[in-house]
Amino acid sequence: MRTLISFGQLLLVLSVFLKQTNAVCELSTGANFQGGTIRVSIEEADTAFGPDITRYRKFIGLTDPQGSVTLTIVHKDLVVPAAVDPSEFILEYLTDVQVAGGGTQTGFFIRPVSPIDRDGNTFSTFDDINILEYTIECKSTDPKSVQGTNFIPIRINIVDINDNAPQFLPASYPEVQILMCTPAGTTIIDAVSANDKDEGLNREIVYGIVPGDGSPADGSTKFSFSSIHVGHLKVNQALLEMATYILNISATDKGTPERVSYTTMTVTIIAGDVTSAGCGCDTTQPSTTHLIATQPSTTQQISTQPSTTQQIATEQATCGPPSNSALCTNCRSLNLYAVVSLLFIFSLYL
Ligand SMILES: [Ca+2]
Ligand SMILES: [Ca+2]
Ligand SMILES: [Ca+2]
Repeated sequence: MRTLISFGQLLLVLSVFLKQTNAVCELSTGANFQGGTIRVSIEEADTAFGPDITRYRKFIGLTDPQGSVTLTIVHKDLVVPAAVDPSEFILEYLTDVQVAGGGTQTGFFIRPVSPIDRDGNTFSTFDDINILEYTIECKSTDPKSVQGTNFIPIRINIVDINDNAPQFLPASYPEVQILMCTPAGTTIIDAVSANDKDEGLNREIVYGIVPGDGSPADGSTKFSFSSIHVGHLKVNQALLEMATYILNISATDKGTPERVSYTTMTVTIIAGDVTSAGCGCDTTQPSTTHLIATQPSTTQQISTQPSTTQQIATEQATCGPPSNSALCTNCRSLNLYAVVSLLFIFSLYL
């Protein structure tokens, strides 16, 4: 009997001890708790939250009973405060709420008060918000708790969404004039450029020329980009007629879904580099320039430098007597003029 009483007293003392040392603010195990740090990912939003709240409200792994603790989110340190003030986040206790990936969870969640724009206002990455680090102060409401207050680091990854389309810089391009006989492969503008405020694939850009309608002004088959990733526009085939072409140029990112922007460019083919007979390319004179910018533009946008020796050699190999071109129409006119002149001179002797 004496032994039973002693054992009962031992259980009582033990239960009181366990109650007093009942741990608070202990994180449950899981992907959102690594290395003593709470890790969550919250999706950015431009101006308004999307309909799926689970993208912004995340379980932080604290399952203390409601009312047993108070949570406060503070700066990780005062030397390098986060780009978003911790007061912009709410810590709340929720019961059986849906979480991302399915299922429900009960415990403490964190969510931003208002949408967070990861991308910033510029194309620079310096104003991007990718990681926010704070400290959660978890305090027991039980005055008998010996644990008191815990400080738990929290790392919030702001997930990029493809909410920006590429932007052409500049938004429009001046008319470009190139000389006839400019050989295929010649770069006529090397600075078609667009930028994107997003991250990763959401900011990678592919350039292209939108297929045209086949009209005389459709230049979509006359020109192409040297690489879809570089804005170097080149002549796609030998151009032997004077004409004006309109190019509809696209810049598409690799996001899902992708976003695309367009700009137009006018390319005019003007006479030049022709023989004195008016037919074919003048391969006896070195080509000086194939590009003439008709509107003010920066030198970075349009190259006006003389063609290289290699380009000239290519031209000589490429150019030949055009068969049905405007040049040959001029050529026939010259021949007709010569015949009429000879007939007139011959008539004077009669
Ligand atoms: Ca930015
Ligand atoms: Ca974005
Ligand atoms: Ca984008």
